[in-house]
Amino acid sequence: LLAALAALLLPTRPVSLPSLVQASPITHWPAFCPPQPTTKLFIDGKFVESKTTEWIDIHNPATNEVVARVPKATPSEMEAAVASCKKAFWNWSETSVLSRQQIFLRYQQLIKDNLKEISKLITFEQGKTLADAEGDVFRGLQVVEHACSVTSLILGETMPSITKDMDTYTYRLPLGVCAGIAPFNFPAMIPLWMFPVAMVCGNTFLMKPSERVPGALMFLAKLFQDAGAPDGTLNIIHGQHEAVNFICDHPDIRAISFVGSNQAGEYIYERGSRNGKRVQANMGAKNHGVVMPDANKENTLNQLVGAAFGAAGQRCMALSTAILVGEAQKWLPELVERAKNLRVNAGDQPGADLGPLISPQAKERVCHLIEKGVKEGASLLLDGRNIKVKGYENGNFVGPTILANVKPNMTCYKEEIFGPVLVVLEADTLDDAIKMVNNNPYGNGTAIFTTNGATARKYSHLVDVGQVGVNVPIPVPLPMFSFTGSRASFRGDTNFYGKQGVQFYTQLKTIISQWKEEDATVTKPAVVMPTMGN
Ligand SMILES: *[C@@H]1O[C@H](CO)[C@@H](O)[C@H](O)[C@H]1NC(C)=O
Ligand SMILES: *[C@@H]1O[C@H](CO)[C@@H](O)[C@H](O)[C@H]1NC(C)=O
Ligand SMILES: *[C@H]1O[C@H](CO)[C@@H](O)[C@H](O)[C@H]1NC(C)=O
Repeated sequence: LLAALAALLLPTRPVSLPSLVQASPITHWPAFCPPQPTTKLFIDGKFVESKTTEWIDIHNPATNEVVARVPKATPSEMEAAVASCKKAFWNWSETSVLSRQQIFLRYQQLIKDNLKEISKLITFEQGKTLADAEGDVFRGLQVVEHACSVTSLILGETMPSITKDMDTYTYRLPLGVCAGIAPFNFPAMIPLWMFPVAMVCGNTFLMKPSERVPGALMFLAKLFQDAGAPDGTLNIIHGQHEAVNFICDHPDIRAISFVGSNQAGEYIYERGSRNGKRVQANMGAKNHGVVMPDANKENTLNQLVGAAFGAAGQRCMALSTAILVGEAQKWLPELVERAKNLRVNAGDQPGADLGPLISPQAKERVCHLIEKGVKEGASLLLDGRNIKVKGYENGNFVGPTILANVKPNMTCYKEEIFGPVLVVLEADTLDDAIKMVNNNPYGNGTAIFTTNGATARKYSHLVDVGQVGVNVPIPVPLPMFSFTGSRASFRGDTNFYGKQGVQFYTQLKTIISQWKEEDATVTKPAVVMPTMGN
């Protein structure tokens, strides 16, 4: 027994971070240009330089300086990554669930120990404030912690004595090689929604991070290796469309998890499903906050402002649309005042409330949607388009912006803006507000602000949206539940993380066995003649 226990405690390697993204501490990173440091591929347990001739620049969104480059992995590199996952699968899936759990227990501690460093890297590449970046890592960490409860999540079912001497039981088994395609807005959280759940169940995993923000995942991969993950169980490739098509088409990949835009999500769902894969795709959103006149005004306005403008609105769960019901419409001037007070700055500057958008193209798109809103008749109560941030004049900054008197047929309402823009609509009654939310195609999240329990109950019951907050602006469930975006915000039928996540990454094997009682080993010589049949 002691030997068995000792075997579970694999030796931990010391944690040393760099070598993965660049060769020196993050704080010195910009000094590296030129020459640009390059992001490695992670194949078969090694951080390797791509042999590609095609590289994509990574910019710091606060300055637009090129800070690193990421390769478009070549077809043979992508093949090598899948082959490595495939080769590692048998041993990994046959490892006892307790050994896998041990690796993830060590992993969650290593993520905690390195949380601040990972966050700095996120701010550097993605632009969000350090506080937001820490939240990004933390919400992912919670999924890793929850993955450690695999021992009860992965249980099958049994039914004894279906008929005489016959029992039925199920095993919940891994699928094989699974893959994840992650977006730019949560460089740590979303990869951590994917590979830990899949891998603790015994799958091996191929990740493709966003080509804009690959650093956090490289860091997380290094820590995972340090936690004892065997070579080949996690592989990482980089790239754009070719890498996505490769994942959708490769016959050895059994399931795909995707988070990102609707256009990409619909495409991946369609192409992956056609190739017989399981696909779960979390996509765009238009999250409505309904403000009732009986709400706690102070809390509600603060929460609205935080949820609309936090992370510069680049959150799938940003509360981008407010519906002010009845008398609550009078709160608009105060809402504008609060939004004005937010400080826009580079994410690593003290006191920054919101940082830059990810790219100049993203900024241009957001500004265009604001302009279109004005043309279509919305009132621009706060305009963040011409903001200047001292010392960061080249950054992709847009300040908090509020468009009021918005009608459901306006473009700024119909499209996901993905920037720090709060779109405000009005409704006379709760029923009108519910109708409006249910008429919108997206079903990611919604919130109601009220002090009346009956109003909250009625709203939660009648609104057709997968995640509802009652006086909670961004209702992202903890990982013992699942992320249950619905309608146009989701494709697939099994959600991310929680019990649903384990179901997504496992398949059932059902065993029906008959062990006849009379065949039980007899312990003394039979003294009667055996009879034939039953
Ligand atoms: C699987 O494990 C066995 C036994 O430890 C080892 O000999 C073999 O090399 C492993 N295979 C792979 C592909 O890692
Ligand atoms: C929205 O609908 C109103 C009323 O039907 C109409 O006057 C307006 O032109 C429409 N706006 C847009 C942008 O379609
Ligand atoms: C809403 O949430 C996801 C995940 O955060 C986000 O990426 C996407 O844009 C939106 N749709 C969802 C959540 O289904």
